[in-house]
Amino acid sequence: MRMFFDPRQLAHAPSQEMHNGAFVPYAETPARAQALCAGVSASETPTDHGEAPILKVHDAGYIAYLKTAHARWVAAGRPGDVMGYIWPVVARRAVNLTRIDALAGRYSMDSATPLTADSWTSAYWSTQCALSAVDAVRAGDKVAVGLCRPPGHHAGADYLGGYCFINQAAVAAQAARDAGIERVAILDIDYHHGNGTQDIFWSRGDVFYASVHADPATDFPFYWGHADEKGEGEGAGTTLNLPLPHGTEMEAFRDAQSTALAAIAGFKPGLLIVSFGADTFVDDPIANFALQTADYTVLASDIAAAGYPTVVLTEGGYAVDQLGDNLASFLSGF
Ligand code: Q9C
Ligand code: ZN
Repeated sequence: MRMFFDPRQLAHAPSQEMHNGAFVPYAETPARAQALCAGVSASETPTDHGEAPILKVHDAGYIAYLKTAHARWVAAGRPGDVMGYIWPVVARRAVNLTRIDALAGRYSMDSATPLTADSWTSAYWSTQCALSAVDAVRAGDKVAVGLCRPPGHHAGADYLGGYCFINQAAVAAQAARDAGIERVAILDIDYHHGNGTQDIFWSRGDVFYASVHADPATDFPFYWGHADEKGEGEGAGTTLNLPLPHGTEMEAFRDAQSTALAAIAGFKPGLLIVSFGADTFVDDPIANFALQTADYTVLASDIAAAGYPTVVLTEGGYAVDQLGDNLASFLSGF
């Protein structure tokens, strides 16, 4: 099984995030990437596909922001990492935005995703891992893995958030479409709903998005992921949301994943992309499900049994000491 990772993914290292009204150490650490690598026997450096596949999904102004925001922040005399404090929610005239604070609000969905001088570089290489995994599967491998960090599923076409900058699953799905695969399905089993992925494909009938996640009534990202969100226009019926309550254990999670896989089977995809988050683990410090390490093997076996060419991309998972074992357990199911 080919796996992709680039050491430049380690550079992004925000010092702190806003959490429940106070600054706390940032949860999405470089140590997570080291744990992912420790969980697999070997990885390869990805091929550089350039920016073009990223720009097929993301807004050009947004990408320019990711590349320049930290320099603007420094030029404004600010310390630390870029953090927005005002959002165009009430006053929506987002015109003539030059000040870093205005841009940060326009291109962010939350205040918990600081942007550093290295964020673009790390997110760029995280995305190249996803694209290289697509290449491997297109070349005939049954399954390939992008060890993606920073993660991606909260990032929309023109916004960052939830520790995510570039949506690797979306860029991979679009690359597969552009390579001639007619229908692509994304199965998102991170603890959190993948609002960015849902938004990007909301009105499209060629990419199916199915997510099993914590109920947005209790969990981030709050404004997406309810069961009645099903897509719109050409995309009506190609979004499936399966929210679950705090405390969810393997049996209920597996049932929900089976429901998602059944819906995906009806869509007849030529490629499956799995957004795999290990933050469903019982001891995850920022989440509230109760999966055990051995459960991930069973979940992956169910996915493998569906028989699609499959690209696995890592998303969240913050119990760093068990992250490698949880990933290894999942991959062993293939
Ligand atoms: N500090 C992923 O698992 N939580 N992202 C913010 C306020 C954000 C998780 C709570 C959780 C994002 C990829
Ligand atoms: Zn998550």
